[in-house]
Amino acid sequence: MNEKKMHYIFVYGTLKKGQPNYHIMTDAKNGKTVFKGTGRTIEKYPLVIAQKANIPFLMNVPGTGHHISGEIYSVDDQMLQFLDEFESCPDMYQRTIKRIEILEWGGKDDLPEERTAANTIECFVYSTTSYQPEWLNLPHLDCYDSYGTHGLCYVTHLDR
Ligand code: PCA
Repeated sequence: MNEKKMHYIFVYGTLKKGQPNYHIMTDAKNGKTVFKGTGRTIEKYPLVIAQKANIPFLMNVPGTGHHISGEIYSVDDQMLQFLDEFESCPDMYQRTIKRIEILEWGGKDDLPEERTAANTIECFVYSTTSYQPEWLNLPHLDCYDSYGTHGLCYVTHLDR
């Protein structure tokens, strides 16, 4: 059979399980998604909640902020393209490759060939370089939750 090419993607924001845009990942109309495990960025980044709609942004400023926790998925070309459009990539976010430390992996039989001895894997991540400089002064999170004690619940596209 012709195996479809799959891509690893690390999500840290509204696309995670239990977050407002998770349904995008699981809607088969958008393409194929397989949950692989959990991880954390090797580098530190500032993760902030910004704009009127309380949008999480991982600012592409390595070395500042925290190691960011998130989930690793494997997605097909169709889902990747759908997510690019959904995340307004490349205008709002840019999709780049970042190295992720694997914390938990779905099945032991299924460990990825791409994994290194140090238990890291390269994944696509939506981060941004087109941020406002004052965002750097916002609180830096390490694990995003739209429903967290910060009270800055994400405003979905429909409600903007
Ligand atoms: N969606 C993407 C980037 C930020 C967001 O809300 C994600 O969850 O990784």
